[in-house]
Amino acid sequence: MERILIDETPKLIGQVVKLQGWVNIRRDHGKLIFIDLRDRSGKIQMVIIPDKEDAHRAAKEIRSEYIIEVEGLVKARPGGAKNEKIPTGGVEIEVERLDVISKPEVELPVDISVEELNLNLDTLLDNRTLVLRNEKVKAIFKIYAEMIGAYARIVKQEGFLEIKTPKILDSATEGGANFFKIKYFDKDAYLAQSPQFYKQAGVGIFERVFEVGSVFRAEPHYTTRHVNEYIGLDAEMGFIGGFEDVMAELEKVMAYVMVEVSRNCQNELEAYGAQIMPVEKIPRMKLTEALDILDKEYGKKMDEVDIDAEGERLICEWVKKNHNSDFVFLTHYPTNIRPFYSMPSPDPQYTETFDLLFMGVEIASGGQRIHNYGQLVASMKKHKLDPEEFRHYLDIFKYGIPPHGGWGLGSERIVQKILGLGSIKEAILFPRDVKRLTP
Ligand code: AMO
Repeated sequence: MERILIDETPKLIGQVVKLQGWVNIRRDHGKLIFIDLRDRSGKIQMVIIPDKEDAHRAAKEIRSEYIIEVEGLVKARPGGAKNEKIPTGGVEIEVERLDVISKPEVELPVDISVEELNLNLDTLLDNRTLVLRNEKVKAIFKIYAEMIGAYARIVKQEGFLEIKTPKILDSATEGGANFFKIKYFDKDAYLAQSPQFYKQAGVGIFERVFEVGSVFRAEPHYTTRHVNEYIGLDAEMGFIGGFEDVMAELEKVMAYVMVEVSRNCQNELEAYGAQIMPVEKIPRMKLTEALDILDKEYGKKMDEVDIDAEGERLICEWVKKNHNSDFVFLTHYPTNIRPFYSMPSPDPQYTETFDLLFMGVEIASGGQRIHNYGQLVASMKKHKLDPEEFRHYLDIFKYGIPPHGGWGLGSERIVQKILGLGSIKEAILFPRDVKRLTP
């Protein structure tokens, strides 16, 4: 008999089927044994009656996370016994044969059969391979997969070509100190802090490019929104009239992504009580205006023209109240806190750049880039960088490139915020932070 998936059972009432999967939990009611079985398609209740002696004997040994194969009759559950919460809640399997395929070798350190795990972050992460089997935890990654899938669909529709760029580099792309230096044979190398240089090279070739790829940041911070390896959703586009074009494109992308996630992940969102608001026009304000609002409305003063995590949270709160938007673009960041490749504004103290904030946290940075060779070399020198070290990057501009710009989106922060997760690490299968290189 061919294996079928659990989600096919409702249309097979009256037939004997073969299922394979994981035991979520076993419950005994007198002589009846109930087992909740799950596979990649869903979950179903099975009942083992004493008359099926072999199956009943085997079922008595079953524990959570045993991997089993069963043959049994699909039966409709009587009205009162239906489980409305799951699509297969109207049927159950009366088991005729049960075999163990594989089983845990040890006592399970956490009970993952429960709906709410209520574990602290370290326990969630230390026992990752097991914890990830929990239904509610798995929902995070279904949403994550939908989100990056939707991202790729919309940017492709918009004419961006997907590229993959090297992650071992001979120089640090984003400047600052948060890069990992590694040994590369007899040289030093750096793990990519972003695909910045290569996506700009991509514009010179394909005009519009995007990448979904690993980004490495040696952030010493131990926060709820930083990790040391994350997946960046980058894009870069040529022939722009200004950085407003980049924001308009990103707005279109976020609107599509949010619609797709809310349409295709209803059950998963519901498990977290999360609701996605449709994205319309995303409000835009200069960083200096935002700082003004923080000062006047919240009594929060910043020492310099910059915004911190608390400021981002408060400005999002203000935008939600005054513009009913979960998103806001902050624009015109000062030159001294933006990378050397950022296009200066007509007032050269500022840059043609933006951050996109979502539900209290920065999820993207972007802007227009300097595309003139001489101007770029001058900017490097101003940022105390040696143009000689960037000669291959500079080739892009030596050979000519159109005005261009783009963005880098942090994928995990989007899911963290949609679901209201306490830490970004919950939105990563196997996160890396200052203290965590395993599992
Ligand atoms: P930036 O450095 O702001 O910009 O990074 C872009 C986005 O990446 C996410 N992010 C992080 N997520 C988790 N952990 C971290 N340590 C972390 N650091 C950054 C954030 C952030 O908004 N090259 C530019 C982008 C561009 O201009 O195209 C860049 O990398 O969501």
